[in-house]
Amino acid sequence: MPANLTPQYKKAEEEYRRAQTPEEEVRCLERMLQEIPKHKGTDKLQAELKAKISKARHEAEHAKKAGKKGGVSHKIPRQGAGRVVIVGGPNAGKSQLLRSLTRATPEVAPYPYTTREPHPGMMPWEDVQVQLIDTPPISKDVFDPETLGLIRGADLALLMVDLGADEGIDDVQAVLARLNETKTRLAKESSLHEEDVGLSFTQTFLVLNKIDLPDAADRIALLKEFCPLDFREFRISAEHGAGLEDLRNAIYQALDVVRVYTKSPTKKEPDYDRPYTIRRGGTLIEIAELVHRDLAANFKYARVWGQKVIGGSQMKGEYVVEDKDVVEIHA
Ligand SMILES: Nc1nc2c(ncn2[C@@H]2O[C@H](COP(=O)(O)OP(=O)(O)OP(=O)(O)O)[C@@H](O)[C@H]2O)c(=O)[nH]1
Ligand SMILES: [Mg+2]
Repeated sequence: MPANLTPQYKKAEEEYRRAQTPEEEVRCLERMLQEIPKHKGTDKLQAELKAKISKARHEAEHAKKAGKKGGVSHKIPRQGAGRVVIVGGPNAGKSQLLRSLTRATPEVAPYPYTTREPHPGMMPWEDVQVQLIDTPPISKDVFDPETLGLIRGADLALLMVDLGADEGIDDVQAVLARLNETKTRLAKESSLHEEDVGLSFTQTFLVLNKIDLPDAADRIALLKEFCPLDFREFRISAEHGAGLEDLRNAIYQALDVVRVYTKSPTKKEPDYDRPYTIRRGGTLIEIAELVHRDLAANFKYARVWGQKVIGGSQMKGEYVVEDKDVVEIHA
């Protein structure tokens, strides 16, 4: 990949990874082609993009003819610093985890297939919030297409394993098998497949739940032997709290965002109540866009107070913001 791709291009690419329908894929790919710097160094990439666009158009046509709707989920709006979706087999403790990490109150019950619909909640981390979404179980027999869309659009997936039942291992294998039939997969890192158009991987943590139960250790050993997975692993008790603080911190870190506080030029103090969050590597212009589109369009400079700049320095739009920077945008 050429190193000189712009943040706008990378943003379009990230949206492409999350695209939920072939039409959306076409739109995102077209935007990537628009944004790509046009010079010799990107010739190959431009050609590849064009080939992907034509392939995606073809698939979109095909899907339209087949009357396929796909797993589109627009019901739950994105909120907070990032979106994390909790998935797994029945009875793994997904709803209990949402209850324990947020103030949401999804139904938790000792029998499988309790959850029928996705359920969001906000998980606090220091002064920011992360959106967690509990989902219906995935199994050999059931797989709600909406869950697929949620996984695809998430910044992180938590794949939960039930250590409280012998079926726990089979259940997690069933989840992976179901996903293998689709173009949405779980992986150690989020990425897009280089050639296979639309094949998208979502960064995943393996969350082994119910470690408070006596047979949990034996079941972990069996899992390692029969279903080794290379995801980052957490061992928790969603109900009793063990391991939850580590998981909470790791979730936030995995989003790879920084916080920025804004200050109005007419006020003395920054607004410390509501930080903006942005992907690490994001710039002042992107912060301006989050505050108001006009502010980005008319951006002149910003004064920045932070770890890496002398307090109140005037910085240009390309300045890469750091965690806890205070910015005062002038337009
Ligand atoms: N011992 C123990 N039990 C737990 C733990 N977490 C959840 N449970 C129990 O496991 C059962 C299932 O929990 P849920 O949170 O409803 O599981 P789920 O994955 O949402 O289940 P579905 O919605 O049916 O897919 C309930 O009886 C919970 O009380 C835990 O950490 N330890
Ligand atoms: Mg549930």
